[in-house]
Amino acid sequence: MSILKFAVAAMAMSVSVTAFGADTHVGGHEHAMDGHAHGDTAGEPAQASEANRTVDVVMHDNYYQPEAIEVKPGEVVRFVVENKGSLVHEFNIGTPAMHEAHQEEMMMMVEHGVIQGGKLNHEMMGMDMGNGHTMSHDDLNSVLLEPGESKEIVWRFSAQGDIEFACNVPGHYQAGMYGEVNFN
Ligand SMILES: [Cu+2]
Repeated sequence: MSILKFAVAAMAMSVSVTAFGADTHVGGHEHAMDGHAHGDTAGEPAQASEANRTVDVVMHDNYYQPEAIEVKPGEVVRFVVENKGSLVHEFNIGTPAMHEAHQEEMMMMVEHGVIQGGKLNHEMMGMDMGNGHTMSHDDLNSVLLEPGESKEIVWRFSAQGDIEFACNVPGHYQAGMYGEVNFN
């Protein structure tokens, strides 16, 4: 392990210990194009068998039903997400900083023709970008769906904080396609 990697690991550990510290933006500015964990405070993926309940989420052009979600701290929720719009949409659980960073990645996906209005170019998504990364969009906190598609995310809301579910397809967040995760 290099000195730098050790320092980063040590920092990550101290951050998780002080999970409610001031900096909730750790990891939010990574630019990995594939599914690396971001060391964030939005929670973590879980197994369907751990879920306390299922929440159905319907995606339209450009809003969600429901518009907000209530969770208990530590609760595991199974989301069944369906795209009933005519455009590609995302359901992504993250902090505002994570969404902001992911919007840059998705802008690249549009620029490279991976997202084309109502279609995803799956062949392009699997291509190596020349740096060992792909635009496969396989982050565990997110699903990216074509019209008519449906997928699941099981998520543990382990850390209270400023968490939103959002669509980071360029322009959609700005059009209001996001909702609050409220802890109660
Ligand atoms: Cu969208």
